[in-house]
Amino acid sequence: MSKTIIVSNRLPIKIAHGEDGNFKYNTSEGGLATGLGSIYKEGNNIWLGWPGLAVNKAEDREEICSELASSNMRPVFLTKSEIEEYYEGFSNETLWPNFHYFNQHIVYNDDFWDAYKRVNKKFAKELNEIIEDGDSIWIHDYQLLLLPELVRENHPNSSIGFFLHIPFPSFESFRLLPWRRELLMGMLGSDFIGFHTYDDMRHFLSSVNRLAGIGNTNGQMNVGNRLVQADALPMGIDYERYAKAAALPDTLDREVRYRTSLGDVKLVLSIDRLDYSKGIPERLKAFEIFLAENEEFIGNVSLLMVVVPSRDQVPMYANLKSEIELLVGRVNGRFGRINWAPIHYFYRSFPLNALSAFYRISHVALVTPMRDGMNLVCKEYIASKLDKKGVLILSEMAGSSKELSDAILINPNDLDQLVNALKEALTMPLDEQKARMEIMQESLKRYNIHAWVKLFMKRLKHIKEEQENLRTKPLSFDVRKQIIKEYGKAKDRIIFLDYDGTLVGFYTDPGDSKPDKELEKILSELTADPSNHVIIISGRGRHNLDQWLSKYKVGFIAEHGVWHKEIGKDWECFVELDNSWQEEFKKVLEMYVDRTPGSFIEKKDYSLVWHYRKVETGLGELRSRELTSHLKYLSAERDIQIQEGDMVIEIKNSSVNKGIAAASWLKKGNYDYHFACGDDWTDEDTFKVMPLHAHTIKVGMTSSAAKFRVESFQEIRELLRDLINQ
Ligand code: GDG
Repeated sequence: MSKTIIVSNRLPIKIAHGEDGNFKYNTSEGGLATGLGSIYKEGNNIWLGWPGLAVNKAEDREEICSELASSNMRPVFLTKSEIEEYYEGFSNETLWPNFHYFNQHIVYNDDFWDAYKRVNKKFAKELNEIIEDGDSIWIHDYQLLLLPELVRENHPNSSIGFFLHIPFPSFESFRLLPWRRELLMGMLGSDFIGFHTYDDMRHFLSSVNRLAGIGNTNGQMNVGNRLVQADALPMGIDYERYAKAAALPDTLDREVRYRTSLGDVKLVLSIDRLDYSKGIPERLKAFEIFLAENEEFIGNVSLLMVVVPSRDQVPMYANLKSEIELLVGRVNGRFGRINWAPIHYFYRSFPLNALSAFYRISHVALVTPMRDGMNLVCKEYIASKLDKKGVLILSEMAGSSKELSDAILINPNDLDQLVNALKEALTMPLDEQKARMEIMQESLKRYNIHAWVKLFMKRLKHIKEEQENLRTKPLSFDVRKQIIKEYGKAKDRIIFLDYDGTLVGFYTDPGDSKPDKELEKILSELTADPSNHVIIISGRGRHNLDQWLSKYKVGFIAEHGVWHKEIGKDWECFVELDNSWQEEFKKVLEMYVDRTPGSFIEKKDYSLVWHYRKVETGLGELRSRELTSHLKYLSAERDIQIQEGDMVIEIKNSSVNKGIAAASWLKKGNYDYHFACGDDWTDEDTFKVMPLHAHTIKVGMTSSAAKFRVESFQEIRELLRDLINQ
């Protein structure tokens, strides 16, 4: 039976050396572990990851393996130097700062990169031992960006999902990394790639476009022959768990104890891992200004600050810790009184019930990261507020701000705004607090961690099904025979033929692809049969098609459907289109022509095309990516479509395409034989409107809505010859 394998850097367990000499196993209760519990604990499913400590002795490794196997886990053992270079080094000192826009902190170190590749390969090797046909693999986070591609190499048909828990930076940040392309290609080994927010997904797609030259439609990309989907799927929390913890007797006991010790002050809560992305010093500075500017709160409000130790072996983190402690000392020294401390600071972690009591007791939660993929603390605070009293101040830079618009949203760099938010929160009327809290609670209840896990698996399954539907089979001998046989019997045939790449090959100069002798013979014989209605359906301009092909008895659809011409009649404009955009877009194209020797602009009646087939290899691809994103920006919210074709970028009105044009042509007759062939993705629209029994053939190896595929235009010519001669 097929299984699901979860892979993450860390296993959801903490292993430590016990005092009795044996290993101690503590299952982790983090949100992800609970959410994925519904998957990895079932049947023969498994979670693969590093167990959290370096284990050198073979017998210790064996013991850990068998202990973990009983709870569906499998360890990947890492050496001390791998942990230093792959985890602390490349993951936390290179990727983490880059993905959080702290580029001044990036460490560029080739040894770290080598270790990162090595460890990703180690994970792939471990996976190889357990993957079987039909398995689904769900890989997590930035430590394993190369893994999807490595798994794909050995298991081309497996279902691979990937979720990034931290932000994906804009291209301008990501491009700084010397290893950016390898990292992206690694991720693109997946079938489904999830991000917390739409912005992360948008940034990823833009980097894929600029660095790998792969465009997308609604987040779907064609990677080689495989359809890959990217999407935003904000992660939720285990709502019930936090709501229940807030009602436990132990939590209530703690609340009473804390409240008695603190006296009658309002509490502002701050909880984070030690990290520069969390904006802890800025928060302290804002609190200091708040007290200085609002003396009436002195003695009445305290900040409860929990900083959970994290990565403090890394010098950057050790410095941050010192900075925080200096600031806490400064504020407490400046404002403190014998019977009141402005800040209660803890550098340690607490058990869940203590955390839950903190959430309950606090009037305000101050969650102000400079950048955060999602941020779960703010969601947990909301779930713990059983009486709905309390206010959340949340940074716009946290992924969660996209969902929690009833929080007071602030820019963490704007200290004045933060100070005002604190005042607003501490004086907010109860009715308003409750109203805001209720809306946020309802949404978090619904989109909880279980819904997130289910949705991810559903989306992964869905894209595999779509890939399957698009898998175009090679045109077999038997099918070919059938197509020819049906042709022989039919009385009224409609035949749609794309031109470039389908009837002729590609030339450096598009003006060189006029029909050769062989094609001329095929076209004249095919059109000599009165039962045949042959339509040339092309992106080319109408004058060009007229010039080369009007001597045959063919109909035309030109400029991707803008112009129609029935056999023996005049050209007709299929739809009245607005053309006023051309001037503005032409200026942009001209700028790119100036900077890209060999490229040129083709102007058609209703579209503009930028050709780069003649441009030096590499430069053309580079410029085309820049141009595409420039054009997409210009065309936003306009009825204009940017299409990337074979060494061309075409700008056209989106209200017309080959499919719409072909569908209208199909209505003109009562045909008993339908045939369509084409090579690029503009032909996909044609394939999609053909009746079920039609013979649709794609030239090329990428996935397609056509039923069958052939490798080259010569094979199409051969087939047409066989049809004529049957
Ligand atoms: C990464 C992304 C994204 C904190 N103190 C204690 C404690 N915690 C728990 C909280 C919360 C978790 O740690 C922190 O999660 P965050 O989401 O806030 O932040 P990261 O660790 O940076 O997580 C982040 C997340 O991945 C998920 O995708 O949201 O953006 O950076 O659950 O409750 N737990 C206990 N004691 C503590 O003292 N028991």
